[in-house]
Amino acid sequence: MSPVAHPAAPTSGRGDPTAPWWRNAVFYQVYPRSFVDANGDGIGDLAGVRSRLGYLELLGIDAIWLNPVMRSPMADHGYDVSDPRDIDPLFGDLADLEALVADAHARGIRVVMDLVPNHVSVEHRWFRAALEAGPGSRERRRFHFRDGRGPDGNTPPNNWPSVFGGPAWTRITEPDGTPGQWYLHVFAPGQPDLDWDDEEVVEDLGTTLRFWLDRGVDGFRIDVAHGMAKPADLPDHDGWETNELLGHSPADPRFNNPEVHDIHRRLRRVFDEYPGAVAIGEIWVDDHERFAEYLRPDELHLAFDFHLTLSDWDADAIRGAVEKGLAAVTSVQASPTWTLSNHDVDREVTRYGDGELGTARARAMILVALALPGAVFVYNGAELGLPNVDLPDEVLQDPVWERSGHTERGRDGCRVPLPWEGGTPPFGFTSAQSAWLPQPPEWSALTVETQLEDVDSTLSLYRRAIEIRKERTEFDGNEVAWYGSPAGCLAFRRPGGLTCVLNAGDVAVELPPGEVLLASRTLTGRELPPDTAVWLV
Ligand code: TEU
Ligand code: CA
Repeated sequence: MSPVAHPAAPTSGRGDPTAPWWRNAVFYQVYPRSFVDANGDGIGDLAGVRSRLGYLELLGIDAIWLNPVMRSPMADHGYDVSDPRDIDPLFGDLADLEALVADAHARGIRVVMDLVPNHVSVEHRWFRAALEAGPGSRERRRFHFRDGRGPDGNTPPNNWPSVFGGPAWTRITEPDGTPGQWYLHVFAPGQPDLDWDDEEVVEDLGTTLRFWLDRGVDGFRIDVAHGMAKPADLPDHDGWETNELLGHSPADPRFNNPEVHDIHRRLRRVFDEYPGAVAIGEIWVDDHERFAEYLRPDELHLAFDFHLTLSDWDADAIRGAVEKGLAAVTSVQASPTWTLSNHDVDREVTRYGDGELGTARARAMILVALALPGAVFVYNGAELGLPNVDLPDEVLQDPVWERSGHTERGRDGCRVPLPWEGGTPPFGFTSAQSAWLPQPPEWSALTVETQLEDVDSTLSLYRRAIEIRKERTEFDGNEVAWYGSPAGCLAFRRPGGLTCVLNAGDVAVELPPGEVLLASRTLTGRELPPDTAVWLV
């Protein structure tokens, strides 16, 4: 394979020019199903992403994080991988991925893929072999197969629930047709958990990493990176009553077992064979000391910090989230990350109150996130100020909807395809009649086309903010100094000279001294209205 050219690390306005490219990067999360559809089947694909690289360049982002595009029967939209070293035909083929990487690099944009190590699909060759091979076989030891409890073995081996609802165990039929063992799936039944004590499981992930890194991919976001290790003997757990679907409480035996760190150390050695390749963990761990363990120098480079994502619209809560995010990385001298939303949570416009209010607050919060040191992750559509969509029951696809017995609607509402142009759905997303999830007609006001022309649009605010952050030396330095501010507000200053003030209160406040670089809405005089943030130098 020919050597792959990677873009040069950005240097200006980022402090230390020797810092790795990802340290202060703006990552743009592409949910491939929902970005752009190139072949007219109503579902976004790799050729679609490739066709809109010009848009991403205009937006000014440094890297794309692509949600899973590997072969999958799509029981959880690609998080159930049946062949980790191939592209699913729904999204294209290997040549499409290579072309996307090459074109992105030519525009100075890096490409990070999504790696799913905790589980595979029931259609993965290993799982099929395990079903055929029978109890006690070598094939079953790659997974967590156990006999059931009770006289007929018809009670699950332990009392763990699935994150998506219902038990975390499914019983199989043995090759001879008798009711058989159970297998563990912390997520959907289509996602059997791998047993990470199995040497071949560890080795195979190394092969997968090298497969993509050899093709020029710049790193991976690692799914459920706090989940791979399971406690010995898979004990019962008390306290599931307080467990929420999709939640992660500190005592939860399914996650954050100490043995997981050995796995990360082994994976890191593979990353280290590829200078510049970044490992970003999805770590739902609230305690910042536990969280920091994942970022020790021989483990992950970056980890998603979800404190801002989970924080209410309240100045103290937001400041607390930022402080936690900074504290989480300081002890290990890692770099912080900031994320307001992703494909698993309600969009920020909706979380902050929807409509004009939610939009104003979401605009203010992206200025807060971009004013902080570290990497920022932007979920596709956030730059358009998209809200969540209330979808009708019959279109819901998230396994959570079925598994919860239709009590939890799941995550489809934040995954509705992007509106690109025109006055009616599907807004240029696809040449098919409609997109895989219906877009609301009122998104005609939020299309890329409309917003590109409007200097006051959310898209224009993102472009301007990303550009300023990249160019200005006021963003240099890794520290954050807090300033006294009126009730309902927060203010912090970066060593380079940037001040960011957020008014999350109910009344306008006076701006501190300084020249306004950018504000999340038009300001009059020296007043900062509620639901607004400003950058000053
Ligand atoms: O999510 C991991 C995870 O634990 C989620 O359940 C998360 O807690 C929840 O969605 C937050 O609301 C990852 C992926 O991001 C998600 O899309 C997958 O469904 C999941 O892994 C299984 O692979
Ligand atoms: Ca398509």
